[in-house]
Amino acid sequence: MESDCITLTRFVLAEQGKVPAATGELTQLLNSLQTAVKVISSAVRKAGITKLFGTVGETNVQGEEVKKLDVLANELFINMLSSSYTTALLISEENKSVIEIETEKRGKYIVAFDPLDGSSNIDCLVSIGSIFAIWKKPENKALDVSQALQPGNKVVAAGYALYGSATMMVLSVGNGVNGFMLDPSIGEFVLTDKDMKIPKKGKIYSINEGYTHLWDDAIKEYVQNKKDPSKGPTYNARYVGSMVADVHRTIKYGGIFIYPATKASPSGKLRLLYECIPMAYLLTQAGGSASNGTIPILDIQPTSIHERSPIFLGSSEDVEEILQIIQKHK
Ligand code: P6P
Repeated sequence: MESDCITLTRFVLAEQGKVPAATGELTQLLNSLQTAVKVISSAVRKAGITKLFGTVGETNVQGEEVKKLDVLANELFINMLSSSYTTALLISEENKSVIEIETEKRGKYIVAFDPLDGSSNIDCLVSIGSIFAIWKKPENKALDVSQALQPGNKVVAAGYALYGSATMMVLSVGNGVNGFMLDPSIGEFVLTDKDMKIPKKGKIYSINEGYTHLWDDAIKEYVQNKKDPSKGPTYNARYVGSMVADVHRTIKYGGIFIYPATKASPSGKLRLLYECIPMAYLLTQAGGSASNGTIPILDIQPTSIHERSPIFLGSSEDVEEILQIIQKHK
């Protein structure tokens, strides 16, 4: 057993130790968030077996009510974050309205999260994930739900958990991106991917080509170019349909992930606050970029908590290439 492993807890303590003004509240928040992820990881891995003993809404052999995984994940995020005494507002993909933390438990952070993204993939055992972004609430101002609508360039930390062949947390607190693998034998996330950087250019494009007939001409031209050897090196197509899995592969191998506006979804499908902004923050911290096709995702001023945005995310040269084609078609 390694006697000096860098756990996520130890890493965040060390990072926060470098910040003179740090009070330890962000460390406490991330510890509570880690606990939610560990329980979700355990539930996701047991889901198939649990399902054998009862479907949603019934009780299983242990007499426990079988909850839909995304309901369980949402309750875990809410319970662990609200009891950490570090949050003031929570925005969840599963909740219509902003959750205001009761006064006596209130802290200075605002957290937007998708507790279990891609959960439609669970029955076929495709990787799914949790995504989160963290802001500070404005100081010396009465709490107001409008404070949940902050742009990505004000994010203080963001990350995701990937429930794949292993469970991994990828996190940035503003000094680059680091990946931590869950070691089930000790129940700790251990640093395995230090200072993750995305290649400047990749050879993979990731988009749901089932919507080709709904794309605008710029998207069609870009994707066609990636398959046409006369236009340069052709790319591989990879699309899991689970954002965390597609984004994690993009950071590791390079390339581009695209969820564009379509005739069916004029603002795209992915949600700005708890899907696009956290992933854009991580890619930017990893040396990549993320745009809505016009401006960087991190510069968008949100106007409602569940608004959607088109997203072009990945290696900076690949993102730049499609932005130039979009510009040409304007
Ligand atoms: P489509 C999963 O349902 C999700 O929210 C993201 O995880 C994923 O990137 C996207 O939707 C897939 O959408 O339309 O290609 O099925």
